[in-house]
Amino acid sequence: MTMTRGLVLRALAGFYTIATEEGDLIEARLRGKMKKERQASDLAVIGDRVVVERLPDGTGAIASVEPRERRFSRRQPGPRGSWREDVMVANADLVAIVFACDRPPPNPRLIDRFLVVTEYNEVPALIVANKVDLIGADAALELFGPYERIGYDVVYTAAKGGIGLEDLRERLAGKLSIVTGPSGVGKSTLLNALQPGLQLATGDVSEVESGKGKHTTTHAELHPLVGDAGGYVADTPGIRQLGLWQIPATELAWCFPEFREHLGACAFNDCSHLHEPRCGLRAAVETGVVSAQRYDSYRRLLTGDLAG
Ligand SMILES: Nc1nc2c(ncn2[C@@H]2O[C@H](COP(=O)(O)OP(=O)(O)OP(=O)(O)O)[C@@H](O)[C@H]2O)c(=O)[nH]1
Ligand SMILES: [Mg+2]
Ligand SMILES: [Zn+2]
Repeated sequence: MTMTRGLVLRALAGFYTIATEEGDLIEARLRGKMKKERQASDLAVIGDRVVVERLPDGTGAIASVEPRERRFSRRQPGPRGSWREDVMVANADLVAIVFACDRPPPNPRLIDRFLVVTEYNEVPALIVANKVDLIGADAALELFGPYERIGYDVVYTAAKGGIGLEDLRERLAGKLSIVTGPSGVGKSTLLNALQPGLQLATGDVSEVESGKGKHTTTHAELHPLVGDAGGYVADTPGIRQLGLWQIPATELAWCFPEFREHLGACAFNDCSHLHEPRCGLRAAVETGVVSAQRYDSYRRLLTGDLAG
C-alpha cells in the first residue's frame, strides 16, 4: 500500500483533487470508512491536508484528514435550534475580501459583515478595492480609507488596466488564501490578471446589474501561485446570503476590532450595547472615537436588520 500526503485543491460531489507532496495531482475519493465515521462538516474540504492511499488505477483514497489549524466556516441554522458548521476552506492564512469601487457600488454594511465573519474565524482579512479605474484613486480612498484607519490592510486594484496587481501579488505570495466578496466585483478577472494561466471564467457585468446576480464562478478551487514563494489561492462564487452566516450575539462586538478596547467600560458585563445605561461602546460612538457607521452595522447584525 503506497501512502502519500497532499493538499486538497478541489472538492466536488465526493471527488477530490489532491496535490501530493511528490508533486503530482491525483483524483481521490474518501474511504468508505471515513464517510461513515465523520460528520458532514468534518469531511475533507479545500485546504485540508490529507493522507491518501494510491490505488493501482492511478486514483486515490483519502484515508485521513489532518487536524485543521484554522477554518473559514459559516454557522447555519439546523433543526430544533441547532447549528451546522459549513467549512468553506481549511487552513487559510488570508481572506481577501473583494469589493468594487463601482458597478456594483460597495455597500458598507456588507463590507462589515464580511469583516465580522473573518474576525469570528480568526483569519486575517485583506480588503481589495477593485475597479478603481471607474472612480479614480482619490474617490476610492474616500470609500475604503476608513477601513485602513481601523487597522485593515487595503489594496486598490483595477483588474482591467493592471493597477495594484503587484501589491496584491505580494500579499498572496506564499500563503493559502481565499478570495471572497459579492458577485460581479471582479474576483475572477482579478485572479486572471494576476496569473493569466488560470483562465477562470468571468461574467458580463450587465447581467449582474440586471439584478439577476448571475454567479459565474460555481465552486471553490485552490490554484497554485507561480513564483518562488509559492502559495495557493481559491476563487469562490460570489456570496449573496451572508445573512445565513450566524455569529453568536455574545461574540459579535468582539468581531469589530476597534470596539474591543471599549467593551470593558460597560456597566453591565452582559451589555448588548443597544440600550443599557453607561455603555462604554455607545460612549465611544458619541465622542466619535468609534464610527457611527460601524456601530450601525453592529446593531443591524445583532437585531437581524440586514436591510441596506
Ligand atoms: N472597469 C472594470 N471592470 C472590471 C474590473 N474587474 C472586473 N471587471 C468586470 O466586472 C465583471 C465581473 O467580473 P468577474 O470577474 O466575473 O466577477 P466575479 O466577482 O468573479 O463574479 P462571480 O464569479 O459571479 O462571483 C466583468 O464584466 C469584468 O470584466 C476592473 O478592474 N475594472
Ligand atoms: Mg467569479
Ligand atoms: Zn455596552
